[in-house]
Amino acid sequence: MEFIKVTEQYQPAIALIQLNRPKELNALNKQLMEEVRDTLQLLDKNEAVRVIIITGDERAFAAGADIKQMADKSAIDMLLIDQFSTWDQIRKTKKPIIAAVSGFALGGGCEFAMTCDMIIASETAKFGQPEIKIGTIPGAGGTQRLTKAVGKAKAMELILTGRFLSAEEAHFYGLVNKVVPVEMYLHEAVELAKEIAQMSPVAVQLAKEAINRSFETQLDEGLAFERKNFYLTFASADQKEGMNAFVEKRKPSFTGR
Ligand code: DAK
Repeated sequence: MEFIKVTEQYQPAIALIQLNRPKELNALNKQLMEEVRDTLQLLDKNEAVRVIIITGDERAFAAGADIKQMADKSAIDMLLIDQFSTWDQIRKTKKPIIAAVSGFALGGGCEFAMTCDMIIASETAKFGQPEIKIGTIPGAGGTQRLTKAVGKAKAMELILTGRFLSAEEAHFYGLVNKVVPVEMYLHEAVELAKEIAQMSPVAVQLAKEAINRSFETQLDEGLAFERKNFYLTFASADQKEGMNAFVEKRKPSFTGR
């Protein structure tokens, strides 16, 4: 891997992907996104991994898609390169993904963080969709996900002006889960990951799938989907283990079966 580093240093159940183009503020070029996609696909299949953290460095999570790589492309070039299929595959990851964000999360960087399931931010984090300033608009979900996260008025302001949102504001608007001092953001993401990693991975996967379905369905359909996943947990050994452990007043040990 040239543009990302992958480690499982915290404990076996947690994998960390670090975007690693520091001089370019982790601008998301085609190869970097393909490396992320390939890694996520492997981690999704690796039963030893239960939660994935994606991070950048202190200065930037990612300052956007790589403008230098896109600048002279035509619409047909963009169509044929079809980077969206890479992003779509990333979005289909079944395991929970936490974005640990410090510094800039702009344009595609903000969209990438929002594609993750939860965001832990450092106090220095800055979120934004500044594409309008370079004559385009968000193309990897910004107009949809940011609007759902912060509401129409704020999304309009951010996307039409390209202004940045501070970490504190992002927390106020519900875009991020928690804001912590810069030296703590990765630690905080690991703590959250550890807690989720103790749960039944089957239940975690089914819950994630049902929550994501809420963005695409009316309530009736969403409830029916949730119900099927709920029933499905009763086919798992983990559900028996979880409920028996409660009754027997002991800590459950989930195997993912
Ligand atoms: N692309 C390429 N290089 C970038 C970059 C970017 N997005 N952002 C920063 N860099 C590079 C700079 O060019 C500079 O490189 P050198 O000049 O040293 O070679 C280096 O990183 C350091 O940046 P600065 O010198 O500018 O650092 P400052 O601290 O002064 O400013 C900044 C930091 C983040 C405010 C500034 O760099 C900036 O405004 N960056 C651009 C932010 C931006 O406009 N982002 C949105 C880009 S458009 C798609 C998926 C997604 C997208 C599109 C398609 N498909 C699936 C098809 C998304 C589009 C976007 O994100």
